[in-house]
Amino acid sequence: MARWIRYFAGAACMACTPVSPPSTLASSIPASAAPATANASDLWWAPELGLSSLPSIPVRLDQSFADPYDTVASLNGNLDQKSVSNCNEYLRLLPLGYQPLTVNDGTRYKLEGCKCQAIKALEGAKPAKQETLAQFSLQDASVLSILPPLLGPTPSPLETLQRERATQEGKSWLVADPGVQLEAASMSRAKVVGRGWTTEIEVLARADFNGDASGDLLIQTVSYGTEGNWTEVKLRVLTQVTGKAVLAVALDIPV
Ligand SMILES: [Ca+2]
Repeated sequence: MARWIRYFAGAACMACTPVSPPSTLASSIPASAAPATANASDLWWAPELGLSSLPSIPVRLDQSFADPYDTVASLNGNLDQKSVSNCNEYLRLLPLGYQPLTVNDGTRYKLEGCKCQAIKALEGAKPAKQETLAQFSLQDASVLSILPPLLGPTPSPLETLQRERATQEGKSWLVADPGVQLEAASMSRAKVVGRGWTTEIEVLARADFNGDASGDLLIQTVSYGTEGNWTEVKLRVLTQVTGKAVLAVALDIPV
């Protein structure tokens, strides 16, 4: 499964809607269907995050990964290697450019990082007080009409530009990619299958991540080609904008 490609970490999101403070987050595609955690319906997170409660976030961030990752970064022209064994280390070293030594660890590391970033984002999140998105469901047949095209794959600069432009123009994913098929596994997990590519979507958390009182979705996407050897992992905060049918990308979180 470990297809590898290239890193987009830290890439600027040209189509993002400016929002308040940064948040952060990731995960693979586990089995449990019903997102089972949380307090009120206006603050929720996926069981895959392995987070038992909000007060336990510091402990969770310090919890050891199943296997540590050997990473490397170029510092002042010298290669520096570090082992990353928990979310705190991941979050500290990511901005310094540390990435896995082996190509095969690339996607796995990003998915681990998505979880870390999601948990970190929940640390600063609040329950939504209005427009909670509590009813959002990937099982809704019309959900592709409210998701932005930027959630789809961007394996080339041209595709990145096209999706950013379509998102800025307020187009929905369905308009940008007519004919794509939605295969929902649950309210929070689905696949979108296009011509030559698949995007796996997972809602990792729902809360007010940017402090404007309205609900946001923290969404992980894993895209890959049906033939090409590429995979990309993205983590974003989507939010509602008054008067707009399509959710806006409020934040593109590096992983
Ligand atoms: Ca919000």
